[in-house]
Amino acid sequence: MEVQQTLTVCVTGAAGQIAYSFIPLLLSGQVFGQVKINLRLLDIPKMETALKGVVMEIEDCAYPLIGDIQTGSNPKELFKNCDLIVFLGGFPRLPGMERKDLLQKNANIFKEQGEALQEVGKDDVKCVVVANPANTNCLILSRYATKIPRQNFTCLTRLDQNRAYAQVALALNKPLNSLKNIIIWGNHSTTQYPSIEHATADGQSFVLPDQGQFIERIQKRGAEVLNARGNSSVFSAANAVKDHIKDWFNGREDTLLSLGVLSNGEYGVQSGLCFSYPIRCLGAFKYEIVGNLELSDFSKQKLKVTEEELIQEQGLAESI
Ligand code: NAX
Repeated sequence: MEVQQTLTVCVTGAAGQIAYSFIPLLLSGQVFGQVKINLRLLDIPKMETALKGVVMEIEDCAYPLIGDIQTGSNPKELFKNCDLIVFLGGFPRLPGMERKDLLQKNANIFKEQGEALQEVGKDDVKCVVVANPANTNCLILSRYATKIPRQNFTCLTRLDQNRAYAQVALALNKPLNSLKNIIIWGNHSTTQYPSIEHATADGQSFVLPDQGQFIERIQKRGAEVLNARGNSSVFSAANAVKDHIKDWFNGREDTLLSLGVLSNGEYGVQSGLCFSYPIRCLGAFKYEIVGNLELSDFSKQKLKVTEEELIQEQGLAESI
């Protein structure tokens, strides 16, 4: 997509928590800079009044960058003419709910939204799936919106990557900007593999005092925040959505990024899975998967574990 003066952006789950932190970042220019934003806010019908409240607050911010705003619960109305859709809306895991049921409930939502995209979406719309299970929701969405190039479907693993950078900086007592190429591989779940194998600090490779502890900490960071706060990660998630879109849009030369994208079989991963890889963002929403890194046996085994989980999730989602 060419850099435009105006972008039309839809946020699903727009009455939810992450949307509430993300929308101000979007409308204050922290994602796209000085670009006017036409905003589409989608949520389920029972959130209609809450959405009205969100719109009132947007108005009360008097953002110079805001264009027109539409709200509603029908993706076929709101996805029209969108350049970018941020999928935050999903079915939450309720107490006692089986993982299989969660996957299938969300697969149904993403099937319906994929069909809507196929019917009314722009051919070059870009998609960022955040709602969990993010990788598999993204895969389902892409399956039902076949007219849209597969590179346009991404899911968020940038929060995991940001968490990994922060923990390495603390462990090495180094500034964040001295670090490069920490990679999140695989699923946004507890099987993800946060890797320092290709990372550098001040241009030098490094080891951590306890790599096992680091990996487990990143894998379980969401639960750690949940336990401490009594609520899930919200502004750190919104901040990561901002980073994901901003770097995908503008490009980033200095470091490898992590985004979940549809695999073409790189590193032996089953083709078609939505897998978080080392990614080079090239600008104008273009990217390439960096497919030629040497992996240790330890890393290969970690990739297998997270791939297996994604294959299982795909099977469960397909059984709807
Ligand atoms: P909230 O429960 O606050 O908001 C979700 C919103 O989605 C609600 O307003 C709900 O009504 C709406 N919704 C439900 N079904 C919908 C549908 N069919 N169409 C449109 N909207 C629908 O959750 P929030 O804390 O904002 O988190 C949003 C999603 O992000 C969750 O699925 C969460 O698990 C996921 N996360 C993903 C992360 C990632 O790194 N990939 C990290 C943060 C977060 O946990």
